[in-house]
Amino acid sequence: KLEAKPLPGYVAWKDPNAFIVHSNQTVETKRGLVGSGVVTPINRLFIRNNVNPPPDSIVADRDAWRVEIAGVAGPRTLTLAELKRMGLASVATVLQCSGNGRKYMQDALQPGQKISGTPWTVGAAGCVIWSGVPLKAVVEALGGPVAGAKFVTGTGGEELPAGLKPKDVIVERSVPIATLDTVLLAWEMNGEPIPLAHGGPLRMIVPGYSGVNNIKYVKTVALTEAETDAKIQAASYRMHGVGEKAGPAQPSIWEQPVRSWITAPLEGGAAGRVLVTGVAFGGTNAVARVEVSADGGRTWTDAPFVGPDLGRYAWRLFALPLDLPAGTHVLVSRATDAAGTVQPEDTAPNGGGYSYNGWRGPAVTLRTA
Ligand code: MSS
Repeated sequence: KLEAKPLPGYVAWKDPNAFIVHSNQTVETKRGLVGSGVVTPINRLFIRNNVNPPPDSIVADRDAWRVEIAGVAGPRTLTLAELKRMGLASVATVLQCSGNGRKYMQDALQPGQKISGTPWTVGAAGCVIWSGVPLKAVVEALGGPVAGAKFVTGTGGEELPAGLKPKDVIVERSVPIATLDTVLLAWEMNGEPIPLAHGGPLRMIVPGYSGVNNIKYVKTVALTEAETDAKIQAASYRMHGVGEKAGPAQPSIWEQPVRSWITAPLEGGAAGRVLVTGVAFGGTNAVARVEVSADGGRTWTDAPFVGPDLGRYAWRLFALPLDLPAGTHVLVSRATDAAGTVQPEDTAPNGGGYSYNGWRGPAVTLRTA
């Protein structure tokens, strides 16, 4: 059992009862506490930092935040105040750590195998409405991309720890330039200025892409010919075998796969009627369908979606009433995205413990009497 650690100081404003604190930099939302209103309340949203966040002072005067835009015909440094006059859009996305569900992979390893990293179950994820300026509008205002640009590369604004090679610690990620159609430079989340802990004053949002690609306190956005050689891009967040070294030839952790899990009930009780609820999403595709099973995946029933459809990158909540006779029940859910991809029963382990999307891992086993 995990010791109940208190929330780290920089997120002390969050709901203290909503989290499992793995470490100062990894804070998981308790299963079932993402709320019933599609959008995850900010005070219950998970936290993941690869390096210490910058000081609070960077959100003292948000509009003065500066971001360098490079790899365009007319490169420039823009303030947030200037960005706010260049365009406005909103997008709801699932913000999910690449390692969400890693625990299920770790639990399935053979003797001698090891996957290091935070043992997240399902709580390194939430659904957030971001508002900001489309990167495309900014790029067009600055004369368009330079010839040969193939990636959008964003750099985090942390002060890097002394004594380490900058490339080893800098949070800098490249995503394919096709995302230029959807990337947002966001200053609000769920209608509020983005708190420092979630990347304020300005965050690069790549809809449908895994958490790590959504650069907090973004200070540079560059259209580049090559992927950054920062370690976080070149030698981590790659699909590689367990025990193998990660390298730039392996697929990068970019688009999120289709996934769902149950948020209630999580505990047994009296036999009879229960309401099975959960979340389902398709990554870069809309989620089209979700099914629920109370017998560990032998038989399935379609579960209706509830609440507003906030678009293809958001998750949808589902709710299915079920009658559970006295006994042991294994509740699971299985989503299908708009392209017809069905959530698999399991995800083969990979060296970083990334992109788990099996329906078996987050099964809820409960007893009714
Ligand atoms: N950004 C920056 N700048 N830094 C850091 O560290 N991290 C990542 C993203 N971004 C970072 C960034 C990760 S890794 C994640 S998940 C995310 O973020 C989280 O978010 P939040 O807001 O929740 O904390 Mo994994 O894939």
